[in-house]
Amino acid sequence: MRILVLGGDGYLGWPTAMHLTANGHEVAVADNYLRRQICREENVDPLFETPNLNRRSELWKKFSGFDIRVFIGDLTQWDFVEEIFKKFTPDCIVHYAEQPAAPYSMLNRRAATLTLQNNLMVTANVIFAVREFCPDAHIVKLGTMGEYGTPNIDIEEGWIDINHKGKKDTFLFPRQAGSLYHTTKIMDTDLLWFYVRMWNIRVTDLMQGPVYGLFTNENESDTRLLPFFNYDELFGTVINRFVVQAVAGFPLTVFGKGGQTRGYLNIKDTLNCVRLSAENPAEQGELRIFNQLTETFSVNELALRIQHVGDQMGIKVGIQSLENPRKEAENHYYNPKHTGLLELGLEPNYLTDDVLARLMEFVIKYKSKINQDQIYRNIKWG
Ligand code: USQ
Repeated sequence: MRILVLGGDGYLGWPTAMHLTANGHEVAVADNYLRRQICREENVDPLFETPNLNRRSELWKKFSGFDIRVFIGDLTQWDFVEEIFKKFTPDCIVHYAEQPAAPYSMLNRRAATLTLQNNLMVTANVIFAVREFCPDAHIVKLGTMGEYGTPNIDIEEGWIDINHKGKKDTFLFPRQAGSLYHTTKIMDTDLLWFYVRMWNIRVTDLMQGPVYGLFTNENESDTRLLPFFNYDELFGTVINRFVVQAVAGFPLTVFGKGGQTRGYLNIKDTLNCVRLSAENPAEQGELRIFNQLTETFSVNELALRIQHVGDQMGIKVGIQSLENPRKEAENHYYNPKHTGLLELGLEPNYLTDDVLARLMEFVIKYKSKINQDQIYRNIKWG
Protein backbone atom coordinates (compact mmCIF):
# COMPACT_ATOMS: atom_id res chain seq x y z
CA MET A 1 0.00 0.00 0.00
CA ARG A 2 0.97 3.64 -0.40
CA ILE A 3 0.89 5.02 3.12
CA LEU A 4 1.29 8.66 4.07
CA VAL A 5 2.44 9.20 7.66
CA LEU A 6 1.52 12.68 8.90
CA GLY A 7 3.62 13.80 11.86
CA GLY A 8 6.51 11.65 10.62
CA ASP A 9 9.13 13.34 12.81
CA GLY A 10 7.47 12.51 16.14
CA TYR A 11 8.06 9.91 18.84
CA LEU A 12 5.75 7.49 17.02
CA GLY A 13 5.65 8.86 13.47
CA TRP A 14 9.24 8.06 12.50
CA PRO A 15 9.29 4.50 13.92
CA THR A 16 5.96 3.86 12.20
CA ALA A 17 7.34 5.00 8.85
CA MET A 18 10.33 2.64 9.08
CA HIS A 19 8.13 -0.23 10.26
CA LEU A 20 5.70 0.18 7.36
CA THR A 21 8.48 0.16 4.75
CA ALA A 22 10.02 -2.92 6.40
CA ASN A 23 6.66 -4.60 5.95
CA GLY A 24 6.46 -3.95 2.24
CA HIS A 25 4.61 -0.64 2.05
CA GLU A 26 5.55 2.48 0.11
CA VAL A 27 5.80 5.34 2.57
CA ALA A 28 5.96 9.13 2.60
CA VAL A 29 6.18 11.28 5.74
CA ALA A 30 5.17 14.88 6.36
CA ASP A 31 6.06 17.14 9.28
CA ASN A 32 6.77 20.78 10.11
CA TYR A 33 8.99 20.02 13.15
CA LEU A 34 6.41 21.64 15.45
CA ARG A 35 7.40 19.42 18.38
CA ARG A 36 11.07 20.37 18.02
CA GLN A 37 10.15 24.05 17.83
CA ILE A 38 7.93 23.95 20.93
CA CYS A 39 10.65 22.10 22.85
CA ARG A 40 13.12 24.85 21.98
CA GLU A 41 10.63 27.55 22.98
CA GLU A 42 9.89 25.85 26.29
CA ASN A 43 13.57 25.15 26.96
CA VAL A 44 13.23 21.36 27.11
CA ASP A 45 15.62 19.01 25.37
CA PRO A 46 15.08 15.42 24.32
CA LEU A 47 17.45 12.93 25.96
CA PHE A 48 19.57 12.75 22.80
CA GLU A 49 19.72 14.55 19.47
CA THR A 50 17.69 13.15 16.60
CA PRO A 51 18.70 13.91 13.00
CA ASN A 52 16.17 15.70 10.82
CA LEU A 53 13.82 13.70 8.61
CA ASN A 54 15.84 13.97 5.40
CA ARG A 55 18.96 12.67 7.16
CA ARG A 56 17.07 9.85 8.86
CA SER A 57 15.51 8.89 5.56
CA GLU A 58 19.00 8.69 3.98
CA LEU A 59 20.26 6.60 6.89
CA TRP A 60 17.33 4.23 6.72
CA LYS A 61 17.89 3.81 2.97
CA LYS A 62 21.54 2.95 3.66
CA PHE A 63 20.65 0.34 6.30
CA SER A 64 17.55 -1.20 4.80
CA GLY A 65 17.42 -0.25 1.13
CA PHE A 66 13.92 1.20 1.63
CA ASP A 67 12.89 4.70 0.60
CA ILE A 68 10.92 7.07 2.77
CA ARG A 69 9.82 10.16 0.89
CA VAL A 70 9.95 13.35 2.98
CA PHE A 71 7.67 16.40 2.77
CA ILE A 72 8.44 19.30 5.12
CA GLY A 73 5.63 21.77 5.71
CA ASP A 74 2.63 22.78 7.76
CA LEU A 75 -0.43 20.57 7.36
CA THR A 76 -2.73 23.30 8.64
CA GLN A 77 -1.99 25.02 5.29
CA TRP A 78 -4.12 23.72 2.45
CA ASP A 79 -1.54 24.45 -0.30
CA PHE A 80 0.94 22.09 1.38
CA VAL A 81 -1.67 19.40 1.92
CA GLU A 82 -2.79 19.65 -1.71
CA GLU A 83 0.80 19.36 -2.95
CA ILE A 84 1.45 16.16 -0.96
CA PHE A 85 -1.80 14.46 -1.90
CA LYS A 86 -1.22 15.26 -5.59
CA LYS A 87 2.38 14.00 -5.55
CA PHE A 88 1.76 10.92 -3.39
CA THR A 89 -1.82 9.71 -3.75
CA PRO A 90 -2.10 7.51 -0.66
CA ASP A 91 -4.19 4.38 -0.11
CA CYS A 92 -3.94 5.05 3.60
CA ILE A 93 -3.16 8.10 5.73
CA VAL A 94 -1.76 7.57 9.23
CA HIS A 95 -2.55 10.79 11.07
CA TYR A 96 -0.23 11.58 13.99
CA ALA A 97 0.21 15.25 13.06
CA GLU A 98 -1.02 16.77 16.30
CA GLN A 99 0.33 18.62 19.29
CA PRO A 100 0.42 15.47 21.45
CA ALA A 101 1.02 16.67 25.00
CA ALA A 102 -1.74 17.16 27.57
CA PRO A 103 0.46 19.26 29.94
CA TYR A 104 1.57 21.56 27.10
CA SER A 105 -2.05 22.19 26.12
CA MET A 106 -2.72 23.36 29.71
CA LEU A 107 0.32 25.66 29.93
CA ASN A 108 -1.18 29.00 28.86
CA ARG A 109 -3.57 30.56 26.36
CA ARG A 110 -1.08 30.50 23.50
CA ALA A 111 -0.33 26.81 23.97
CA ALA A 112 -4.05 26.09 24.22
CA THR A 113 -4.98 27.89 21.01
CA LEU A 114 -2.01 26.41 19.15
CA THR A 115 -3.20 22.95 20.19
CA LEU A 116 -6.77 23.67 19.11
CA GLN A 117 -5.83 25.25 15.81
CA ASN A 118 -3.19 22.74 14.85
CA ASN A 119 -5.05 19.59 15.80
CA LEU A 120 -8.44 20.48 14.39
CA MET A 121 -7.18 22.13 11.19
CA VAL A 122 -4.93 19.21 10.29
CA THR A 123 -7.76 16.74 10.83
CA ALA A 124 -10.12 18.86 8.74
CA ASN A 125 -7.53 19.24 5.95
CA VAL A 126 -6.92 15.48 5.89
CA ILE A 127 -10.66 14.86 5.50
CA PHE A 128 -10.98 17.46 2.72
CA ALA A 129 -7.90 16.09 0.93
CA VAL A 130 -9.23 12.54 1.04
CA ARG A 131 -12.55 13.70 -0.36
CA GLU A 132 -10.84 15.62 -3.17
CA PHE A 133 -7.89 13.44 -4.16
CA CYS A 134 -8.40 9.87 -2.92
CA PRO A 135 -11.99 9.24 -1.71
CA ASP A 136 -11.36 5.52 -1.27
CA ALA A 137 -8.32 6.04 1.00
CA HIS A 138 -8.46 4.90 4.62
CA ILE A 139 -7.68 7.37 7.41
CA VAL A 140 -5.98 5.78 10.43
CA LYS A 141 -6.26 8.46 13.09
CA LEU A 142 -4.43 8.43 16.42
CA GLY A 143 -6.96 9.24 19.10
CA THR A 144 -6.44 8.67 22.80
CA MET A 145 -7.90 6.61 25.64
CA GLY A 146 -8.14 9.96 27.41
CA GLU A 147 -11.18 10.76 25.25
CA TYR A 148 -13.21 8.51 27.56
CA GLY A 149 -11.79 9.89 30.80
CA THR A 150 -12.20 7.61 33.81
CA PRO A 151 -15.93 6.73 33.95
CA ASN A 152 -17.28 4.53 36.69
CA ILE A 153 -18.42 1.94 34.12
CA ASP A 154 -16.57 -0.41 31.75
CA ILE A 155 -15.16 1.42 28.71
CA GLU A 156 -16.37 -0.12 25.47
CA GLU A 157 -14.45 -0.01 22.21
CA GLY A 158 -15.79 3.27 20.87
CA TRP A 159 -19.49 2.53 20.82
CA ILE A 160 -22.17 1.84 23.41
CA ASP A 161 -25.69 0.43 23.08
CA ILE A 162 -28.21 2.59 24.92
CA ASN A 163 -31.61 1.34 25.99
CA HIS A 164 -33.70 4.40 26.81
CA LYS A 165 -37.40 4.39 27.66
CA GLY A 166 -37.98 1.16 25.82
CA LYS A 167 -36.03 2.09 22.65
CA LYS A 168 -32.47 1.11 21.66
CA ASP A 169 -29.71 2.78 19.67
CA THR A 170 -25.90 2.73 19.38
CA PHE A 171 -23.86 5.87 20.08
CA LEU A 172 -20.25 6.91 20.50
CA PHE A 173 -19.19 5.98 24.04
CA PRO A 174 -19.53 9.06 26.32
CA ARG A 175 -16.39 11.17 26.28
CA GLN A 176 -15.16 13.46 29.07
CA ALA A 177 -11.56 14.47 28.64
CA GLY A 178 -9.22 15.68 31.36
CA SER A 179 -7.12 18.16 29.33
CA LEU A 180 -7.54 20.48 26.37
CA TYR A 181 -5.28 18.21 24.30
CA HIS A 182 -7.56 15.25 25.02
CA THR A 183 -10.58 17.44 24.20
CA THR A 184 -9.16 18.19 20.73
CA LYS A 185 -9.03 14.43 20.15
CA ILE A 186 -12.75 14.20 21.01
CA MET A 187 -13.39 17.02 18.54
CA ASP A 188 -11.33 15.15 15.92
CA THR A 189 -13.45 12.05 16.46
CA ASP A 190 -16.61 14.12 16.05
CA LEU A 191 -15.30 15.70 12.83
CA LEU A 192 -14.38 12.30 11.43
CA TRP A 193 -17.71 10.76 12.45
CA PHE A 194 -19.58 13.65 10.84
CA TYR A 195 -17.78 13.19 7.50
CA VAL A 196 -18.09 9.42 7.67
CA ARG A 197 -21.85 10.02 7.72
CA MET A 198 -21.80 12.79 5.09
CA TRP A 199 -19.24 11.50 2.63
CA ASN A 200 -18.83 7.80 3.33
CA ILE A 201 -15.12 8.13 4.07
CA ARG A 202 -13.43 5.18 5.79
CA VAL A 203 -11.81 5.81 9.18
CA THR A 204 -10.14 3.88 11.97
CA ASP A 205 -9.78 5.91 15.18
CA LEU A 206 -7.21 4.37 17.52
CA MET A 207 -7.80 5.24 21.17
CA GLN A 208 -4.24 4.88 22.39
CA GLY A 209 -2.98 4.86 25.97
CA PRO A 210 0.41 6.24 27.07
CA VAL A 211 3.25 4.62 25.09
CA TYR A 212 6.67 3.71 26.50
CA GLY A 213 9.98 2.52 25.10
CA LEU A 214 12.48 3.32 22.41
CA PHE A 215 13.44 0.16 20.62
CA THR A 216 11.71 -1.32 17.60
CA ASN A 217 12.73 -4.04 15.15
CA GLU A 218 13.88 -1.36 12.73
CA ASN A 219 16.04 0.94 14.85
CA GLU A 220 18.52 -1.45 16.45
CA SER A 221 21.20 -0.78 13.81
CA ASP A 222 21.97 2.84 14.65
CA THR A 223 21.05 5.16 17.52
CA ARG A 224 20.42 7.92 14.97
CA LEU A 225 17.29 6.02 13.93
CA LEU A 226 15.81 6.13 17.45
CA PRO A 227 12.72 8.26 18.07
CA PHE A 228 12.58 11.74 19.53
CA PHE A 229 12.54 11.00 23.29
CA ASN A 230 11.27 13.48 25.88
CA TYR A 231 11.42 13.01 29.64
CA ASP A 232 10.32 16.49 30.76
CA GLU A 233 7.00 17.31 32.46
CA LEU A 234 5.52 18.76 29.27
CA PHE A 235 6.21 16.06 26.69
CA GLY A 236 7.48 12.95 28.46
CA THR A 237 5.04 10.10 29.16
CA VAL A 238 5.10 8.60 32.60
CA ILE A 239 7.03 5.33 32.13
CA ASN A 240 9.74 6.98 30.04
CA ARG A 241 9.96 9.76 32.62
CA PHE A 242 10.25 7.36 35.54
CA VAL A 243 13.06 5.43 33.86
CA VAL A 244 15.03 8.63 33.26
CA GLN A 245 14.33 9.81 36.83
CA ALA A 246 15.53 6.47 38.21
CA VAL A 247 18.81 6.81 36.32
CA ALA A 248 19.22 10.46 37.33
CA GLY A 249 18.74 9.65 41.03
CA PHE A 250 15.61 11.83 41.08
CA PRO A 251 12.85 10.29 43.24
CA LEU A 252 10.00 9.16 40.98
CA THR A 253 7.41 11.92 40.66
CA VAL A 254 4.13 10.24 41.60
CA PHE A 255 1.40 12.87 41.20
CA GLY A 256 -1.09 12.88 44.08
CA LYS A 257 -2.25 9.54 45.47
CA GLY A 258 -0.89 7.60 42.47
CA GLY A 259 -4.01 5.51 41.95
CA GLN A 260 -4.45 7.02 38.46
CA THR A 261 -4.81 4.01 36.17
CA ARG A 262 -4.25 4.04 32.41
CA GLY A 263 -3.86 1.53 29.59
CA TYR A 264 -0.23 1.32 28.48
CA LEU A 265 1.57 -0.13 25.48
CA ASN A 266 5.07 -0.74 24.22
CA ILE A 267 6.14 1.39 21.23
CA LYS A 268 6.52 -1.85 19.24
CA ASP A 269 2.82 -2.50 19.73
CA THR A 270 1.89 0.98 18.52
CA LEU A 271 3.60 0.15 15.23
CA ASN A 272 1.91 -3.23 14.98
CA CYS A 273 -1.52 -1.78 15.81
CA VAL A 274 -1.18 0.94 13.19
CA ARG A 275 0.08 -1.51 10.55
CA LEU A 276 -2.67 -4.03 11.30
CA SER A 277 -5.28 -1.28 11.05
CA ALA A 278 -3.86 -0.06 7.74
CA GLU A 279 -3.68 -3.57 6.28
CA ASN A 280 -7.28 -4.34 7.34
CA PRO A 281 -9.11 -1.14 6.39
CA ALA A 282 -12.45 0.06 7.71
CA GLU A 283 -15.36 -0.11 5.28
CA GLN A 284 -16.51 2.96 3.37
CA GLY A 285 -18.94 4.84 5.59
CA GLU A 286 -17.49 3.21 8.72
CA LEU A 287 -15.91 4.83 11.76
CA ARG A 288 -14.13 1.88 13.35
CA ILE A 289 -12.72 2.41 16.83
CA PHE A 290 -10.12 0.29 18.62
CA ASN A 291 -8.82 0.79 22.15
CA GLN A 292 -5.05 0.66 21.69
CA LEU A 293 -3.50 -0.61 24.91
CA THR A 294 -2.20 -3.94 26.13
CA GLU A 295 -2.29 -3.74 29.95
CA THR A 296 -3.34 -1.35 32.69
CA PHE A 297 -1.30 -0.01 35.62
CA SER A 298 -1.71 2.61 38.30
CA VAL A 299 1.06 5.17 38.70
CA ASN A 300 1.97 3.57 42.06
CA GLU A 301 2.32 0.15 40.41
CA LEU A 302 4.62 1.65 37.76
CA ALA A 303 6.76 3.39 40.37
CA LEU A 304 7.17 0.16 42.35
CA ARG A 305 8.03 -1.82 39.20
CA ILE A 306 10.74 0.65 38.24
CA GLN A 307 12.06 0.76 41.78
CA HIS A 308 12.26 -3.05 41.75
CA VAL A 309 14.15 -3.14 38.43
CA GLY A 310 16.46 -0.43 39.74
CA ASP A 311 17.17 -2.60 42.81
CA GLN A 312 18.09 -5.54 40.58
CA MET A 313 20.51 -3.30 38.68
CA GLY A 314 22.05 -1.83 41.82
CA ILE A 315 20.37 1.54 41.36
CA LYS A 316 18.63 2.95 44.41
CA VAL A 317 15.33 4.44 43.26
CA GLY A 318 13.32 6.73 45.55
CA ILE A 319 9.62 7.48 45.17
CA GLN A 320 8.02 10.79 46.15
CA SER A 321 4.38 11.74 46.28
CA LEU A 322 3.99 15.25 44.90
CA GLU A 323 1.04 17.59 44.91
CA ASN A 324 -0.77 16.70 41.68
CA PRO A 325 -0.36 19.51 39.14
CA ARG A 326 -3.22 17.96 37.14
CA LYS A 327 -6.94 17.84 37.86
CA GLU A 328 -7.76 14.14 37.64
CA ALA A 329 -9.28 11.30 39.65
CA GLU A 330 -6.58 9.68 41.80
CA ASN A 331 -8.55 6.59 42.79
CA HIS A 332 -11.05 5.31 40.28
CA TYR A 333 -12.54 2.35 38.46
CA TYR A 334 -10.86 1.55 35.13
CA ASN A 335 -11.82 -1.34 32.92
CA PRO A 336 -11.39 -0.68 29.19
CA LYS A 337 -12.23 -3.37 26.65
CA HIS A 338 -9.38 -3.93 24.16
CA THR A 339 -10.05 -6.96 22.00
CA GLY A 340 -10.39 -5.43 18.52
CA LEU A 341 -6.68 -5.22 17.74
CA LEU A 342 -6.00 -8.64 19.28
CA GLU A 343 -8.61 -10.02 16.87
CA LEU A 344 -6.71 -8.39 13.99
CA GLY A 345 -3.60 -10.32 15.09
CA LEU A 346 -1.78 -8.13 17.61
CA GLU A 347 0.70 -10.10 19.74
CA PRO A 348 1.43 -7.83 22.71
CA ASN A 349 4.91 -6.99 23.99
CA TYR A 350 4.26 -6.63 27.71
CA LEU A 351 6.05 -4.46 30.26
CA THR A 352 8.46 -7.00 31.70
CA ASP A 353 11.40 -6.35 34.03
CA ASP A 354 13.68 -7.10 31.07
CA VAL A 355 12.02 -4.44 28.94
CA LEU A 356 12.45 -1.88 31.71
CA ALA A 357 16.02 -2.95 32.41
CA ARG A 358 16.98 -2.62 28.76
CA LEU A 359 15.53 0.87 28.60
CA MET A 360 17.31 1.79 31.83
CA GLU A 361 20.64 0.45 30.55
CA PHE A 362 20.29 2.60 27.45
CA VAL A 363 19.38 5.72 29.44
CA ILE A 364 22.42 5.19 31.70
CA LYS A 365 24.64 5.93 28.69
CA TYR A 366 23.04 9.38 28.52
CA LYS A 367 23.03 10.04 32.26
CA SER A 368 25.27 13.10 31.95
CA LYS A 369 22.80 14.67 29.49
CA ILE A 370 19.81 14.49 31.87
CA ASN A 371 18.76 17.95 32.93
CA GLN A 372 17.06 17.62 36.33
CA ASP A 373 15.48 21.08 36.00
CA GLN A 374 13.14 19.84 33.32
CA ILE A 375 11.79 16.86 35.28
CA TYR A 376 9.26 18.64 37.51
CA ARG A 377 8.08 22.20 36.98
CA ASN A 378 4.67 21.81 38.64
CA ILE A 379 2.69 23.23 35.74
CA LYS A 380 -0.75 23.62 37.33
CA TRP A 381 -3.80 22.61 35.30
CA GLY A 382 -6.54 23.95 37.52
N1 USQ B 1 1.94 11.02 36.05
C1 USQ B 1 2.56 11.03 37.29
N2 USQ B 1 3.83 11.51 37.36
C2 USQ B 1 4.50 11.99 36.28
C3 USQ B 1 3.88 11.97 35.03
C4 USQ B 1 2.59 11.49 34.95
O1 USQ B 1 1.99 10.61 38.30
O2 USQ B 1 5.65 12.41 36.43
C5 USQ B 1 0.59 10.49 35.92
C6 USQ B 1 -0.38 11.50 35.36
O3 USQ B 1 -0.88 12.34 36.37
C7 USQ B 1 -1.41 10.60 34.69
C8 USQ B 1 -0.62 9.37 34.26
O4 USQ B 1 0.60 9.42 34.99
O5 USQ B 1 -2.38 10.20 35.62
C9 USQ B 1 -0.30 9.31 32.79
O6 USQ B 1 0.36 10.50 32.43
P1 USQ B 1 1.19 10.64 31.06
O7 USQ B 1 1.89 11.98 31.11
O8 USQ B 1 2.00 9.44 30.81
O9 USQ B 1 0.01 10.61 29.98
P2 USQ B 1 -0.97 11.74 29.42
O10 USQ B 1 -0.62 13.10 29.85
O11 USQ B 1 -2.36 11.28 29.70
O12 USQ B 1 -0.72 11.69 27.86
C10 USQ B 1 -0.03 10.63 27.20
C11 USQ B 1 0.43 11.12 25.83
C12 USQ B 1 -0.79 11.44 24.98
C13 USQ B 1 -1.70 10.23 24.94
C14 USQ B 1 -2.11 9.82 26.35
C15 USQ B 1 -2.93 8.55 26.39
O13 USQ B 1 1.25 12.26 25.97
O14 USQ B 1 -0.35 11.80 23.67
O15 USQ B 1 -2.87 10.56 24.20
O16 USQ B 1 -0.89 9.53 27.09
S1 USQ B 1 -4.04 8.54 27.75
O17 USQ B 1 -3.32 8.86 28.97
O18 USQ B 1 -4.65 7.21 27.84
O19 USQ B 1 -5.05 9.55 27.49
